[in-house]
Amino acid sequence: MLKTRWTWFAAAGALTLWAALSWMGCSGGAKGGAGNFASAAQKVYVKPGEHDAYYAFFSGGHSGQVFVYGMPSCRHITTIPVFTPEPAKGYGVDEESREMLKGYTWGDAHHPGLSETDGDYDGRWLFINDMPNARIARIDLRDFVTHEIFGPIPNVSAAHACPFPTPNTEYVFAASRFSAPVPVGSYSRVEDYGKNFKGIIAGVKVDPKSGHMSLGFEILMPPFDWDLADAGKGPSHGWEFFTCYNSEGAFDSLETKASQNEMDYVAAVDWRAAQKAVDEGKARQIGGAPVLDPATVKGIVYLVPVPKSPHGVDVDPSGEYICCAGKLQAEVSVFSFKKIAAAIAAGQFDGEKDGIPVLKYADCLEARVPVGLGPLHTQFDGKGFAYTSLFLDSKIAKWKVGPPWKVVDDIDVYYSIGHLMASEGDTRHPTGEYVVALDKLSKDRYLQVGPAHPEAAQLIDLRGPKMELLYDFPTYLEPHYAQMIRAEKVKPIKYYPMDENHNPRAIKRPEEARVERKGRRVDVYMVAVRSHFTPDVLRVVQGDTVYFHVTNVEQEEDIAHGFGILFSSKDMQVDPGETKTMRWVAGKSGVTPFYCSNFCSALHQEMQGYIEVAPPGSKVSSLQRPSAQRVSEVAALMRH
Ligand SMILES: [Cu+2]
Repeated sequence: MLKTRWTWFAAAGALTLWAALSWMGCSGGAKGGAGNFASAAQKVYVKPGEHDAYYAFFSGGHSGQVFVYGMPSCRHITTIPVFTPEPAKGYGVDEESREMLKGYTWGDAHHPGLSETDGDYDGRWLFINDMPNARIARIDLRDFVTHEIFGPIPNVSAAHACPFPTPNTEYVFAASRFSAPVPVGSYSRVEDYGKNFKGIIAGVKVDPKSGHMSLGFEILMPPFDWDLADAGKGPSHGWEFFTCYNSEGAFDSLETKASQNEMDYVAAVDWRAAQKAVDEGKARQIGGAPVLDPATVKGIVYLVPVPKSPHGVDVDPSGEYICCAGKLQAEVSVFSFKKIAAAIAAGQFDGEKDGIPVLKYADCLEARVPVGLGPLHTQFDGKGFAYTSLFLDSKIAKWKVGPPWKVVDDIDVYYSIGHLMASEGDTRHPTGEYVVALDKLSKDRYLQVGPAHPEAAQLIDLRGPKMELLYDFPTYLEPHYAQMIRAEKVKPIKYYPMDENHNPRAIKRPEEARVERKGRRVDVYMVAVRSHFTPDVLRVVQGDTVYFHVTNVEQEEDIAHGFGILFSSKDMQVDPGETKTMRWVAGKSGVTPFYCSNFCSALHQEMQGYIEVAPPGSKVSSLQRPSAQRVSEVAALMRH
């Protein structure tokens, strides 16, 4: 049961306590862990050659990437480059991904959001936000590659409440963590915060076939700090819920000034009504976006009061309950969607904030569940229970969704848990098998590696009557949130079929391999196949800009080739059936070797070539082709 019986604590004392406990990191029970080691070990053991039951996608925080783990083994399987260049794969090095990154070399990825159909993960795409640059990336789970980065989304200063897809992936969202003058780039003194600063909620449409993102609408919001979101489902389908803190509107010393009010808010956005208002021409263009002002466009957004700086807002699998916990309050407020809808229909409002009707807390409330200190985020098991992370207590509390609305179990975590993630936990049908604690501090849990420690995650079994800690595993910087999907829902390809390669720079027949010159631009159309590049001797002139278009013509899984150039920062990986382009400037005359940087075959070491860089003014042929013998060798390899 709970260590504490706190329900409320005074605002003044709360901060001191928060600070004190944060500092201590709740160091009690330092070496705590699994009770029955043999049974716990068996539950995470995946036999060599067998696969995990789940894929888990962890946001990479300020590393800008996504980490893929297998569950329950907790094995790190791969890292997907998303917002940050990754030279081993050539991400941000090849021209295609360079263009997608638009010059950014950093992102802060917080919340992975798997695409959904009918409120369940469908295994098609993974969306993830870059908070500071207000971008959303789409990873295709067919190849685990980032295919689109949408944004920076106009007017949004830091997309934290993002992307949190709707039940049919109709929309992903972005809400500004920092209110700021709108559009982004407008000047104002910060002292004019109340007058000139605004929050924004953006609805980003997702094309149901291609996954392509486009801006649907934006809503002008009060200058609060918009924090997290969740999509309504079932009866609440059509709504998206957003928490905020700093309803005080502080612009400095937030750690004290933004913790004064008894109530902050959950914003309930009727996204269908918002889209309809835009389609009816009720938006005005600000910063290139269609922006709705709730002061003049009614019926698109409402505010529900919620105590004391909430973090998570989490809709239960039925879609009826919206669970929300103030960080500085020791309980979860459970709102009923039915009651919210009834209060809206009856027009029972308690005034307005910047033109947005404010509902009454008591009118919307179903229950208050005392869970413990520092509640942040809630997940569900699909069996009628909810799990709330308690940052200050370093615990997870399990409580009954429904009368008597009480905690029935809790478990220590190590240490200072932020989010938690249940298996298929954000869907209409969570599987109820596992929850992962995403701990903010790892402290003594792993071999020490200097003053900065890895992040800590812990796998907890939900299948028994009591939660059971199964395994600790470190993660690289810095997962904020994760999602877990049953492995059989994800259907990755083994290679890119050559007949689906529509890249205009692809080479499908070896006789197309060539070096072409137009002025100072040189295009190299190159084939990579075990174990050679064709052509492998190129002649260029100092100062030429060379575009290498490399097609890996292999049609076999796991046979990727690398293409790395000596004395440069240029390297990329080309997967079987894929074509990628890399730009390189021949800066100095001489001879520059290149090689396959990704081990591919017994003769991988032989897979290399030379670029002759002739001195300025030299004459070289404007069309170079490989020998007929080489072409026929490659043709023979391609037939196999
Ligand atoms: Cu190779």
